[in-house]
Amino acid sequence: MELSDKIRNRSARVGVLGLGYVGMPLAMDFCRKGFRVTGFEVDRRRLADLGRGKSYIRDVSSEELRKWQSAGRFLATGRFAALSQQDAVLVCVQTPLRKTKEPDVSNILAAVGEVARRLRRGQLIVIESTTYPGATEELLLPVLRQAGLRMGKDFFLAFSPERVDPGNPTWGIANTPKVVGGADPVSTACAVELYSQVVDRVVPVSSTRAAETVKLLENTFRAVNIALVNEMAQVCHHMGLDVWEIIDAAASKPFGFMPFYPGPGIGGHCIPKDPRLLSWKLKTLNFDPRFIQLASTINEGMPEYAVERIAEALNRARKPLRGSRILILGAAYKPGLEDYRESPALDVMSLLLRSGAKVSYHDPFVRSLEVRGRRLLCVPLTDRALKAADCAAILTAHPRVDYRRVVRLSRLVFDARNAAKGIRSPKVIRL
Ligand code: SAJ
Repeated sequence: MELSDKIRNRSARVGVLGLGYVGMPLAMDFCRKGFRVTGFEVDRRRLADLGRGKSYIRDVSSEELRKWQSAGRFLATGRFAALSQQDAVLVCVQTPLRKTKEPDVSNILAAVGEVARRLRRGQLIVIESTTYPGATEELLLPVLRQAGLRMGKDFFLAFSPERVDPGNPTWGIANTPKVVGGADPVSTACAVELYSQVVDRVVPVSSTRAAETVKLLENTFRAVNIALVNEMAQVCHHMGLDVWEIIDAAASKPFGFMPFYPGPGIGGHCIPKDPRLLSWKLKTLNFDPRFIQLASTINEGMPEYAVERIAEALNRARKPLRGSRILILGAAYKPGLEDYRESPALDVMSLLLRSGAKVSYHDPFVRSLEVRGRRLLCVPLTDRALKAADCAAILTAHPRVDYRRVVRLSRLVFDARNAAKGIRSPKVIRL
């Protein structure tokens, strides 16, 4: 039976390679639509959890996981042999940056290498992992061709950027339009057919490079706009203006403006990384991506700027940074999440420690973290902790924190996220 027939009658076997915050929700969506899904995962702890029917992904309930496992519709494995049984394989592995800000393609090369070793006629391979423009056809297609099969005839290849926003109560995989670009028209058609079974709207584009670039534009758009307001925060401070007032008033414009907000930097695994993927590729093409790089530089400079502002505020209270007790409020990279990977709060804490400050933190979502080789435990937000600090620095404005109480009990508050909005006090210094 043809692949498209199997997809349409949902007898197609779907393999998801990489069961993280992208792969797991995707696997569950295909299960919901009647497909039999095999998840491939190398992390032993994740496999152990899945073996116990326990979900480690906040947007996937253990109940639903167990439901599809019991129904024989979802199976997780650490072995790649079953890849040859899949009609479609969706690659959802991490694509981090190296310390040199260059793409680290080791994970995705390893993953596609496993697929190539088991590639067979009739398979559709879709790359969902964010990567630089051209990676699918320049880097990954040659690996797949080592199986001796012809792309577009024996197997099909596409790129479809993941648009998963962890914890987003409104937008999930099914209702977020899915961009799809094939390495040839037949591959595009196959991938459109597949995703049309699980996503309300599929957006086909002309190539894998187009699809790769769509994703990078989406997130570079965010990064450059965040950089703009980060620079505006510095400009407003320089001019004695309140950047938060300026942005809120600009946001009253019902057209032609979209508010972004400054902060102590940007975190997460998308926004800091994606512009760097684009810049890196452009430089290999002898194109100088000045604007994109400047945005990254501004964003990456915000932790240092935040520390300068904290030092300035302490200085006014005749306290040197060295020896001052700084209580950091909010370590996660954005509100409401426990994820503190790449969080700017880590950079701020590292810089403060390097300056000799005594740093502690409170984050209701992050029990402990490591900074400059030290393990810090979350301190309870007690009256004593607030009163003892020379400065409380709000770096992530988590919900359900009583910022009025924070201001009342603190000697000095540096508010990098306008969390204390509307609380008028000479103790509050805002970014
Ligand atoms: N940030 C600011 N100011 C802003 C917005 C964000 O400083 O105005 C900071 C955040 O604090 C965070 C970082 O930027 O540290 C990234 O924030 P984000 O809201 O972009 O959240 P992410 O990293 O979870 O981005 C993801 C992206 N999703 C995908 O790549 C699939 C992004 O495209 C989404 O738009 C974003 O979620 C979202 O809207 O939540």
